[in-house]
Amino acid sequence: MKKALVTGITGQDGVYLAEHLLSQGYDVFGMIRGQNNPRRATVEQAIPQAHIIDGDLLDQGSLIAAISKTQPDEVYNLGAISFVPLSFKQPELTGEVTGLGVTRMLEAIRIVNSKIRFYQASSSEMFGAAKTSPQNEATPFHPRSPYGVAKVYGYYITLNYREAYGIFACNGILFNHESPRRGLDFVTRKISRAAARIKLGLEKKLKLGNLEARRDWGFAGDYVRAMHLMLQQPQPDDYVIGTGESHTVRDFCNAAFRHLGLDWREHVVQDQEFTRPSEVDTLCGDSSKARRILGWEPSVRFPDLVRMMVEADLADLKHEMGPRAASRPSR
Ligand code: NAP
Ligand code: G4F
Repeated sequence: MKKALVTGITGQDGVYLAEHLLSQGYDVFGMIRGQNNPRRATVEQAIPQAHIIDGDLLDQGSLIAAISKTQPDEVYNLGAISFVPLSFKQPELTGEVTGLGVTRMLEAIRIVNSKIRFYQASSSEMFGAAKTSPQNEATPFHPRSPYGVAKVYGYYITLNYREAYGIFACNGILFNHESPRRGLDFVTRKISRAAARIKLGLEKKLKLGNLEARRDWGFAGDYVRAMHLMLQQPQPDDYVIGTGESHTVRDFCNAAFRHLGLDWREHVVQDQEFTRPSEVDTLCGDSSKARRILGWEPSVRFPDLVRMMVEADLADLKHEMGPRAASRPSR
């Protein structure tokens, strides 16, 4: 039985990836940081078959211990400070976790067993102010946030350990991917949650920043399949993963509210608080290499993704409200 160690197991992708690896017959170890991590119980409930192991990307010794103890065949490094606005507020910590954390994990692999295959969660945020569209593996990087800069560092250190030490290390350059498990602060989930709350009469307004930003939004469940496929190839390489379609934040609002019979223009207000010091205006991924070599393709398109997220939030809120949901006047 193959063994995989996943950092960031408490995050959106960590849970989907662990489920996928378990379905492929893997023994899965999920790394959790901190004392009494509040998300530990959620992970234990969602994926009870996964083993939890302590560790922190800020702590070299804990990574060496985790690798020595679990002796994995594959390591998936999903742990990061992944929220772009937080990276502007805490740029140094972002560099430590999202950037240097990659080096610490690669060092642990090099020291304990350099045969371990390594996946690095690289990001389309590295393209930032790209001059060409869609972006592929050859598109130059121009990051626009401390998060993007830290991911560029993580990308190159992964490449360097491949070239310098022959480690089977791959970068998955993933475009935005979403799901009902997406963190509540990311724009898609913020919209789907608010639309559902407004529908149930729990809220009236939704404050957002830049409505014109364009993203290539796919479904997280599809994207974790690509991570696994990258580590099953004969040679390590880097791959762009995206749908090839991009939409504005405004489009997402329109689709989400319309699905509930609401007009987004009556509820969405713009607030400077949610605009960024420097923005990534538009991203769109060209994953022809992944389609050709990995045989990967997305299964969920934009309208279905929006529907999936809105329906899940509505059901979740109704469940939380219990009988109150039926008696409350909805919009
Ligand atoms: P997420 O939901 O924000 O999860 C981030 C994970 O990182 C959490 O499990 C968090 O654990 C963990 N983490 C934070 N600080 C850590 C530390 N010091 N040591 C170890 N783990 C730490 O992110 P996601 O959406 O699942 O994304 C997974 C990865 O893919 C991230 O690296 C992200 O940057 C990258 N990525 C995401 C997308 C996307 O659209 N989702 C696109 C491209 C790349 P706690 O619960 O302890 O905070
Ligand atoms: O949902 P977002 O916060 O995601 P962003 O910044 O694109 O980053 C996500 O995708 C990256 C892949 O490209 C990952 F690497 C990263 O870890 C993360 O998962 O924002 C999307 C867009 C931005 O242009 C933002 O300015 O939505 C715009 N936006 C407008 N109003 C907002 C809001 N974003 C957030 N979070 N909140 C708003 O109120």
